[in-house]
Amino acid sequence: MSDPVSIPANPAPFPLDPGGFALVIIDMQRDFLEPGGFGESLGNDVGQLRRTIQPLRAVLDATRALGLPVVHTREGHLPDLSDCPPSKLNRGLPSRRIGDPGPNGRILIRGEYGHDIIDELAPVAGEAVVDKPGKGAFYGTGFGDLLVAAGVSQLVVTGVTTEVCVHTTVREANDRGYDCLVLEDCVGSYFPEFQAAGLAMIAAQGGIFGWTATSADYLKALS
Ligand code: C5J
Repeated sequence: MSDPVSIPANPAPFPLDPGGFALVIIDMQRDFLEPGGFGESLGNDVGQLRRTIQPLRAVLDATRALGLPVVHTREGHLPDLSDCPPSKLNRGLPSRRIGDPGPNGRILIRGEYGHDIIDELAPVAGEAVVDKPGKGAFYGTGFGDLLVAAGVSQLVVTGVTTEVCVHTTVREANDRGYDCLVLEDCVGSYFPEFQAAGLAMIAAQGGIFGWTATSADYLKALS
């Protein structure tokens, strides 16, 4: 494979290894993103997340075109909730909890319509889909083994939400030795202030657990 390509990034250029990274797309699920869905029913502005769809689609198309590994994750639980501890279940509005009936089926339950990935970013054959019961992609999943089998040492991370599942996954990945580049316009938070702070935290202190860059600069590096 070819030499690393330098991507303008915060806090310093990121040396993308074209043969040594995977694109990770976190939790782009209907429950979080669809108008009229669970996220919106909690009073959230889904527009803050939906603005990631178009740039992420371009990133996905370009990555797919080169045949590079793509991993999708979905946050959710078994129908009997045996994988959802009380510390998670007893959170949020009492009327809208995980497993309750929601606008798109039982909320965050595997197999329900709302749990699945939005049509615009639906996985295609050959792309891994990791179902995770937690915020991070490593806990209770085969994600770690999958990355080892893929032989990658870098992750290009996208998805929602910036300060929750994206952050948890990036922090966990960094602890496990992966260099993570987070694409700023391809991650989203319902809260603009958390989006800004979440991105700043990643790159602070010399890149305490990663780098951030724009999707335009990632696409340029692939071209
Ligand atoms: C949340 C996520 N926010 N995917 N999940 O509960 O960030």
